[in-house]
Amino acid sequence: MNNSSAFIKVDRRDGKLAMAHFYVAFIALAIGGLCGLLQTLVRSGKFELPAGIGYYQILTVHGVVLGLVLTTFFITGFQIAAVSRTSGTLTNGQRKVGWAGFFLMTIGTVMAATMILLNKASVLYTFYAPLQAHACFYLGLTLVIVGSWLGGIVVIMSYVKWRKANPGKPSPLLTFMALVNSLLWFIATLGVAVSVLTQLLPWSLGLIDTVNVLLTRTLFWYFGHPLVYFWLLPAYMAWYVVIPKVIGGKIFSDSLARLSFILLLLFSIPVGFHHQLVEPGIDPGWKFLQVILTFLVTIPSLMTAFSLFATFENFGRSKGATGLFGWFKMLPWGDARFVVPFIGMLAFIPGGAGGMINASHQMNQVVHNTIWVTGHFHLTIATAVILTYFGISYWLIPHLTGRTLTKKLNKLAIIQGVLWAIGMTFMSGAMHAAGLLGAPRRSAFSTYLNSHQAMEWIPYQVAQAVGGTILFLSIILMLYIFINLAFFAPKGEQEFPVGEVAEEAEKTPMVLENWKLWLGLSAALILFAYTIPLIDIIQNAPPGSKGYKFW
Ligand code: HAS
Ligand code: CU
Repeated sequence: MNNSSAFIKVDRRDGKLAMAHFYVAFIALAIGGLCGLLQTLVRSGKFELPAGIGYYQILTVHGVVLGLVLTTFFITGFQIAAVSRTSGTLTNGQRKVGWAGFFLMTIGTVMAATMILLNKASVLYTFYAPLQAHACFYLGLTLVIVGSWLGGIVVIMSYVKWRKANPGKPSPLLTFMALVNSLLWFIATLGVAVSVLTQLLPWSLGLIDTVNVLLTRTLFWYFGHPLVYFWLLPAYMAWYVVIPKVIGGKIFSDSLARLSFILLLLFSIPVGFHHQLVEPGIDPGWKFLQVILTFLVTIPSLMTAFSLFATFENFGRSKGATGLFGWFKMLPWGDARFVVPFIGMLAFIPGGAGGMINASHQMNQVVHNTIWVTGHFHLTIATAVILTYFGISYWLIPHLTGRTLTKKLNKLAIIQGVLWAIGMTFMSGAMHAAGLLGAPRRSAFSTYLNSHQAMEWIPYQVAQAVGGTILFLSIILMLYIFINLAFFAPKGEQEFPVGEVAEEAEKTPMVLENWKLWLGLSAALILFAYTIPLIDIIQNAPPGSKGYKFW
């Protein structure tokens, strides 16, 4: 690793840029969290929204603000801080690009949020046609994406500069990982950009009369699956690189970590059909191919689990632990920087298993469009990933603001994580169970109130509301800690932990930095998985639904 000493500080100016992103992210948490609470209350049947606010309106706020805004801002801020820490302070030019990206993303967010609040864009975070939003919503999202590209460019520039200054050496691991995630993001967002710019936006502006619905959905999911990996990879960055240092251990293997990131880059894009398995108009053979590719993309996650267990076990044994699980007791159970992300890791075991069930071809018919899927992604993004982001915040925010995580705040942070675990066990558990009984997702209570089946679901919906309330308390605690770490905690030095690789680990092979090879392979896989089905979708579109005349 490049920098291993504890007190290498992120430059103040880079810190300010990263913090700007975090302020927006945590405002998003407050708004989105409140909407989530309201949803669970509405679905319990015991509460109605006041002032004519629609269920789908708050559902859209919840999904867009948490799934798209909080994540993109947090990730961009974190990756900027990570490259600044491991590849050196940004140049003035890079920092300017970063700020330009931040402002574009913020303007875009305000545009999209305004339209949702005015009830002119209640199209949920997937904005499926034929639901149509005001053009300002699509323009806003476009700005968010273009802004995030600038954030990605900062990472690329920083990587290129480091490689030039250090010829023949592998780049710092965190920078390498941030680079992979940025490349993944560039490739993925092309799909949604094409859909918005050639179909949804011209349609919303009245320039074209119709859209090819299946094409827009397919382009969305070409983007949508790598989107979930764009969320996950920063959590993996923390699990591979930060957690070993926090517990006082070593990174199990630098090469394994890099290889798993490369595999994620290759396999997370050509798999979008696993969200469209029940959709007519896509040939089953191509769906099956993408099912196989989906199972390939679980391999790097299984490698990650293996590597984490190895890190924990090696550390425990170095402290004298014996027996199969003796190492477990040695882990630092009083340190929020470890405990909170660890709860996330635990949640990812059932979360990942649920993902494999979803992906299992015809088994998808049992769960698709039921609230089981909502349960799945509240374990993955809304626990594994978000608790890791919170765990990162507990050291990164004070590091950037020159403050410290006090004993008291550390304790509150652990309570925050535990509350989340309890709340999510109720909420996500009940969602999985109700989903198996056929309870639909994304449905206002009034739409199924009179169905006799709804009676079976109601106890689970009440359990969801109980869980949702506990989760909301946890969010309030998180916001309290965030505000303290940003403005009030005592001044001091808080470490940005960057782990070192274990001595026994093999030397990192340079082929892992051969971008021509990896990007070429990625393009080949995408073309293989998507070319023929896309031609089919465009050529065989029903008359009158071809959208833009180019298609
Ligand atoms: Fe998913 C739907 C399949 C992972 C998010 N997913 C969604 C949606 C979201 C989402 C948001 O195939 C809904 C989209 C919508 O609105 O319609 N998902 C998968 C598969 C994986 C997977 C195969 N999903 C994720 C991640 C997400 C996420 C990650 C967010 C961050 N998902 C699907 C499918 C659907 C779907 C279908 C469509 C369903 C439908 O019908 O609509 C895999 O990548 C999962 C691999 C993960 C593992 C787990 C590894 C475990 C680790 C932890 C180790 C723990 C340790 C600590 C070491 C194999 C790394 C333990 C210590 C001890 C002491 C025990
Ligand atoms: Cu997916």
